[in-house]
Amino acid sequence: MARELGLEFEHLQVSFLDGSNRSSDYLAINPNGRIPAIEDDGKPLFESMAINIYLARKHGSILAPQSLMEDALVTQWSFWALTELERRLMEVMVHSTVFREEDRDPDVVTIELEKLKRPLAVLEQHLGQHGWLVGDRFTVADLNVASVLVMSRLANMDLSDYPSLSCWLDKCLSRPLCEWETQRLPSGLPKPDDWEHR
Ligand SMILES: N[C@@H](CCC(=O)N[C@@H](CS)C(=O)NCC(=O)O)C(=O)O
Repeated sequence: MARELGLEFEHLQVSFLDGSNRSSDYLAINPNGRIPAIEDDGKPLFESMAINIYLARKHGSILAPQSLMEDALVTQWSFWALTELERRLMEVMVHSTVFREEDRDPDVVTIELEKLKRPLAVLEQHLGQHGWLVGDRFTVADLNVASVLVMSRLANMDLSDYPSLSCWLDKCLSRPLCEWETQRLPSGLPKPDDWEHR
């Protein structure tokens, strides 16, 4: 979002791979120790989707909702992605491509893929009728939902049953300032002890 808005920002590398997300400096910004978080005008803010909505609104971008109804729909799709997709896609991704082979549980992948069918069908239906999630332009709703669905790519998930969704995801990920490939997690990571708390 910062790139989409043309903002000047400093990106500090914080990672759970080296434990820097548990440093006292980072916990002061996000007490959950999760990534990402921002500090803006000296004020900390966590939860990526809240950050994206805040930045788009603050900078008067066309990516921000332009009416009360658009605002409601951006909230709807963002909450939906967090509740219906995020945790399930994360489980599929880590047990497909991120964890070391011996730590992967194929049953988790099968179960979560089954549970993902319903929300993915909802998205497919919407995108079969509309080019974008809200209004007829790329908005923070697309950015938020695509930032979760990118995990399907990292998990090498087969999305051929969802052609409109796949086409829309391509459009989002091929925006000039989007560098999702560089965010790829290394594979072969050991299963973290506290995975169930993530
Ligand atoms: N809903 C949160 C998810 C944040 C999240 O789970 N981040 C992961 C990395 S993608 C993380 O920080 N994991 C490290 C940990 O939980 O210790 C958001 O969108 O900001």
